[in-house]
Parts: sequence; C-alpha cells; structure tokens
Amino acid sequence: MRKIVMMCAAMLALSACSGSAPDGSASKPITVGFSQVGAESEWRSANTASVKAALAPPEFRLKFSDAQQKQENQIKALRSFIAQRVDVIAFSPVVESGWETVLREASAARIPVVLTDRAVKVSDDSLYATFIGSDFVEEGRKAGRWLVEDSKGKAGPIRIVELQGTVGSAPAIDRMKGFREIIDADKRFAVVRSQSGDFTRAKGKEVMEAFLKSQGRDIDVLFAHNDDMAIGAIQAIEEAGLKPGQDIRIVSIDGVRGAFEAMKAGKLNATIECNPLFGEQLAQLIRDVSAGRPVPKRVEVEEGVFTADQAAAELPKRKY
Ligand code: GZL
Repeated sequence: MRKIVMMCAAMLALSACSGSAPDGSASKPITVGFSQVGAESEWRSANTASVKAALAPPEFRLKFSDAQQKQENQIKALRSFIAQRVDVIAFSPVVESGWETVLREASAARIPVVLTDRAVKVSDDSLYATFIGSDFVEEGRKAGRWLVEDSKGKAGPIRIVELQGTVGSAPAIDRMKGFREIIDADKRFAVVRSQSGDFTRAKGKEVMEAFLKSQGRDIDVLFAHNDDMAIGAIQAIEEAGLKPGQDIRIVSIDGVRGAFEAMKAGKLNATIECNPLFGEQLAQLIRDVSAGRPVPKRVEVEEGVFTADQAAAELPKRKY
C-alpha cells in the first residue's frame, strides 16, 4: 500500500513540474488575454517582448492586443477576452480612470484581472487581483534629486521645461508629483512650461520646438517623463543651435538604449531606470492567480539611476 501511495505522490510531483496532468496528459494551457497600451516608445517595445517571451506556448495561450494608445480599443479588447472566456486578463491601462464598468464585467464573468505597468483608479480594488510595475512617484523624486545634486553651487533662477507623458496616465501624473515634491523645496527652481508629448519622440520634438520658440534661451533644464520624448527634444534643441546636455541640462526616465547612447554622446545628463522586463514575474503571478493561489496586491520591480559618466560602461550590459 505504502509503495502505491509513494508512486502516486511521485507522479503528482512530476506532473506539477512538467505541466502535465496526473494521468500524464498535457495539462490545459492557461489562456491569457493581454491588452498592451501600444508601441509608442522603446520602453513599450521592450515590455511587449518581455511579456510575449514569458507567456509562451505550450504553458500559455496568449491573445495579444495593441491598443494604439486608445482607451476605447483596450475596453473593446477586454470585452472580447471576456466573450472568449479567457482564463486570465492582463493589461497596462493607458489612463487611470474609466475602467470600473469593464472590470465589473470581468468580475461577473469570474475572470481574474492582473494590472501590469500602469495602475487604475477604481472604487473597489477587488476588481483586480494584483498590480506589477514601478513606483512612478519615486521615479519622479529620483529625477528631482538628481537635478538638485547636479545644481549644487548654481545660482537661481533655474528655469525648467517639462515634457509630460500621456495625459491622465499613472506615470505622467505620478512622475510630475514626485519631481515637484523635490524641486518645490528649493526656491531656485521654477517650472516655466509643462505640456504633454504623449511619450513619443515625434511629439516630444514638436512640443520642445514650441517651448524654444516661446522661451528662447530662458530654458536651463528639460525634465522629460520618458527617454523617447527627451530624444525628440534633443533634436529640437540641436536644430535651434543649442547644445543639449550643456546649454540645456536634460533628465528623463526609462533607461532605454537610446538614452544611454545620448548620454554617451554628452546630449543627455541622466536617465531614471523604469524596468520593462517583468515578463517572467508576470507569468508567475498569472500561474498563481489562475490556480487560485494568494498573490500580493502590488509587486514592484527593481530599478536604478544612471548618469552620463556611467553610460559607456553600462551600454554593453543593457538588456533593453
Ligand atoms: C512606464 C510606462 C511608460 C514609459 C513610457 O511604466 O508606462 O509608458 O515610461 C511608455 O516610455 O510609453
């Protein structure tokens, strides 16, 4: 008898590891509906690659939708996932608000929802199982702290222009909040213009051109909510005959390869890392949620700060 019990236990353990059912048949893949914000930046492309690599067959069946940065496309995608009765829904909400109704529909269909990258504002946080991403307020604080440190010995006024991310998005709201928390404590700093560049290079360049037109040479610093907008702004600054990184110091967020190349060229002064490579952590959260195991309500990813003097050494090590 004892031998039979031991055999069954061994088979169960084996099946748990190999992902096959106790009778040796392949266990059913976990079907995941994933709605991605879009393909607006280097960060987003790296995040999509990380998610797709982790949610791969045979363990997962991934239904992936690119919303082209439109909330209505994400809501449509979530409703389609509900209609297809996926096992788990995961998405990066392009903006914080407007999700209550569709999340209630997912809840009524008993489909758990995992938030990735960006958060939502809802009246009942049981409408999602967990969130995995960054602390955007802290990223904004880190940018502010770098600027304070880099401005030691400099007299005011230090005039800052700000390229905000997508209006209404958690990273734009929180990065602005964190940055101001730090610079508002020092009277030398003043944000003289602030406008959204929607996280894209093209829009970042366009808005920076407008800043340069209205402010002329009265700009000392650019704070960009992501590297792609900073890279677009660098082009505008050079086309205006100014030296980015010198005439206008620049701090941005993400830590993408393009930022390290700009720092190496002396055109960007610092980038605050925002880690997009959380695909494997997301896959484990989806396994746990799908199996009904408890998960933390919030899982934050590790990230650092990189300055121009570190760029050459760091560039070969960068994974995105
Ligand atoms: C941050 C992410 C932001 C990046 C941008 O986690 O939501 O969206 O900072 C991206 O590059 O467009």
